[in-house]
Amino acid sequence: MRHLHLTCSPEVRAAVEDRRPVVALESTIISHGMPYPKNVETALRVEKTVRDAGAVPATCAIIGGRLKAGLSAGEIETLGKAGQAIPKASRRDLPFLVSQGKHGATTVASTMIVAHMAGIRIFATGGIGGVHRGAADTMDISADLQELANTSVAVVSAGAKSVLDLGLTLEYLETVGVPVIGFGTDEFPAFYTRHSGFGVDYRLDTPGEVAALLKAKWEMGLAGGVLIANPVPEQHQLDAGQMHRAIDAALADAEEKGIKGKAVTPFLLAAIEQLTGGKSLEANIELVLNNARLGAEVAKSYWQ
Ligand code: PSU
Ligand code: MN
Repeated sequence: MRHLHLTCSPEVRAAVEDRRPVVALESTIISHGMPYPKNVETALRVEKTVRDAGAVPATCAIIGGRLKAGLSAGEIETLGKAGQAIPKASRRDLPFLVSQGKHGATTVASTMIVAHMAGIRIFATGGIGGVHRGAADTMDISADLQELANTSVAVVSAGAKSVLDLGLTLEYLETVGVPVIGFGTDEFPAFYTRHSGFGVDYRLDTPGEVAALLKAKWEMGLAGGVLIANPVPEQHQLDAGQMHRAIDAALADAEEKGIKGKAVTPFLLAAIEQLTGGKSLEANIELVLNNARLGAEVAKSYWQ
């Protein structure tokens, strides 16, 4: 698909035109979600996982003011090495970064936008943003939720971290009409752990059923995304007690330091990693790889 501000890599463009499976991947997780060089190593492993599963990876970002679907290894290295110096780019940031010719690391929301422009239907990531705890006072609600409401791309994630208010996040998604599918589970997963105590709308057990649901939604003209919640593999989940302690300590630290706005999520991720002695990072990497595999399987079924 052609768009004034979009550049697809030749591989991504050819796959989209031939209606072959493509999986979009985000870049905020590279620049803001993990430390260098693990972030670059992981981004390349995620791409390889998608490829090995028989789909084409399309890592998305803004490079020199161009929206990109499909990055070179050099571009991924740039985004990973510069880390927090690359602006975290959600929907509201795109006009500034594009008009100024700057780089940007795309969040779930803006990756959905780029993917949709490029004709990509399936996107795999780690966790989505949501309604933050204390949102009644701070109004901190991720733009990811509004994007899921409006933009027709399916997002595979390991649920959301309990730094968020998972109950309110699910209420919000219900209000805006986003189906929340548990892949092989009746429970909404809490990112580092398989359990949150909250249910999903529907459980589906095969990529084919997920692909059929996506087709049904979009064939009916029901625009907007679908959230596919894929729990972290059992052997890689964190101990629930350790996770809760780390999250509570990270939230208290953020509060004390007065961290606000888009800095909140990256701050919490880094604090949790420190507090768990790197265990959270290992779990994070494994769940992203797991989501990349499922994303590829769903994309293959969708384009069959
Ligand atoms: N949650 C995670 N890891 C992440 C993010 C969220 O577990 O890397 C990133 C994603 O890019 C997501 C963004 O779209 O943070 C949400 O940021 P905010 O809450 O500022 O919208
Ligand atoms: Mn926010």
